[in-house]
Amino acid sequence: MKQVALWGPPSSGKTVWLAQLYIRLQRTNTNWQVFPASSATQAFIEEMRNLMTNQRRFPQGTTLENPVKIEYEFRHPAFPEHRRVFIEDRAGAVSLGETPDWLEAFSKVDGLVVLLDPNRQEYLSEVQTALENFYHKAREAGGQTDDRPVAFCLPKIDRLLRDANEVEFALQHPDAFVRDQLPADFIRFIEQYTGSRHKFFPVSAIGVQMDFGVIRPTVYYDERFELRLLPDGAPIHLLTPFEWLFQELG
Ligand SMILES: Nc1nc2c(ncn2[C@@H]2O[C@H](COP(=O)(O)OP(=O)(O)OP(=O)(O)O)[C@@H](O)[C@H]2O)c(=O)[nH]1
Ligand SMILES: [Mg+2]
Repeated sequence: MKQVALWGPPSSGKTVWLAQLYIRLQRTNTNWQVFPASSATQAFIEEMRNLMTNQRRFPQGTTLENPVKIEYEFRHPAFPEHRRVFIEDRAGAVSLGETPDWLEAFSKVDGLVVLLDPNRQEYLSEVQTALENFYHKAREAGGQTDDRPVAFCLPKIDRLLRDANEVEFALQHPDAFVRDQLPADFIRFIEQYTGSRHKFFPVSAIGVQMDFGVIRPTVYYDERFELRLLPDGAPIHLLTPFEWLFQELG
């Protein structure tokens, strides 16, 4: 049983991604299947399906008191055993604060997904601080260097993509696409901290709509200035970072 943790500051898109991972994977042409593995996960899915698919609204920020432990079981015919992933969907504030229990939890997982949200002014230094704390804690516990795989993800990439060529590049060359967006010294820092076991992915949980090569947004503001979802966006790298982690974890 493998355990993967998801790190991301407030509003970086963790809850939406985890919801879409189940809701949209059902409708995607992939050999991976995902199953809710706990009643809390089932309840989370029902709530998100009602909110996002029926009402076309986004969830509220996850509260500090109310983390949801998402337990998905991933199955694939080529893997003899099912991959089970426990992801605790915590409020982003926990990711930034260095609470001892979160650091402790991180030191026990097998792999990590880190969201790099460029909408936050200090996002690169926030990520650096978090990684330094994680690795310090992990070394304290294990006494060795840390070679766990990390998938670094650039969320909400739909906002950045301008045409069909960019979508294609993001889909075909995820690592190169994100490297182009990040400063060289940040990439050097990542390489120093995570060795060779890291990969970058552009992610859009809600995706884009393509109309004869033209990109249409999948969100709009309604008459109350509330951000709403349009149906039928094609998500970008919804599952790929997890697939890559499963492969790395063997
Ligand atoms: N354009 C776009 N916006 C997104 C996407 N995912 C999330 N958002 C927006 O980002 C907001 C925050 O997303 P959440 O998934 O709630 O973020 P979170 O990381 O769970 O936030 P906390 O629970 O506060 O830590 C949503 O209300 C949407 O407005 C996406 O794929 N594309
Ligand atoms: Mg959340």
